[in-house]
Amino acid sequence: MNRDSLNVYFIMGTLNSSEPLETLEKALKARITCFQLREKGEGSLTGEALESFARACQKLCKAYGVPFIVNDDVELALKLDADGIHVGQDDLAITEFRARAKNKIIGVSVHNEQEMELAVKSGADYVGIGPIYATKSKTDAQPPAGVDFLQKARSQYPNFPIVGIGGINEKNAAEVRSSGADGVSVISVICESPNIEKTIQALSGGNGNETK
Ligand code: 3NM
Repeated sequence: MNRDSLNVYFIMGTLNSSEPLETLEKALKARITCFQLREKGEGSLTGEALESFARACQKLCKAYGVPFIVNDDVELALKLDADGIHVGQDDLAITEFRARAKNKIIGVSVHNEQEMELAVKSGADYVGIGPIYATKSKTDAQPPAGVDFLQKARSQYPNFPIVGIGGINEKNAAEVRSSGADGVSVISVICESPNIEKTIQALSGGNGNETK
């Protein structure tokens, strides 16, 4: 995959924002480079309501030429012909998705060297490394790991697409990039931002004109 697509990677579900489609459109206008629909938690959408929300997100992403990735749900990703899927440590999902959908993006969350090696071997297109800092957006997140493993992963895989995740904000994004990440993946800093355009400019590491 194009590593530039990981530059500012926005993740959201309906529980992360009171006006999710508005938030997504603002983020797209401010030039996020990838979007992941992650519909998780108590009271999250399911069935037809989820599908209809997902289609609305996908339509917006298409209009702005930004990849639309579905978290975890292989069936939904296939039904929508999404650009890709993001999974946890789930080899089966990778194999199944790869077998049923060609030329799609597969992202995998990894937390240590073994998981990273497995993801690369299984044919992941990119990995998400986290949580780098403390996060309130994932209830079952592991303890914050800092940038050590990210640095190690980059030195072991100099050209593999890597995005950092977990507690990333305008201030610490630069550290994540300088530690080897191609980009930053965020939920709350965009969903809770009073000025999404400014936030995304800061996350992208400069004046918003950079593609990295
Ligand atoms: N995955 P925020 S941390 C979805 O460590 C997710 O794998 C993580 O949200 C991991 O930007 C995380 O609000 C939540 O901290 C990221």
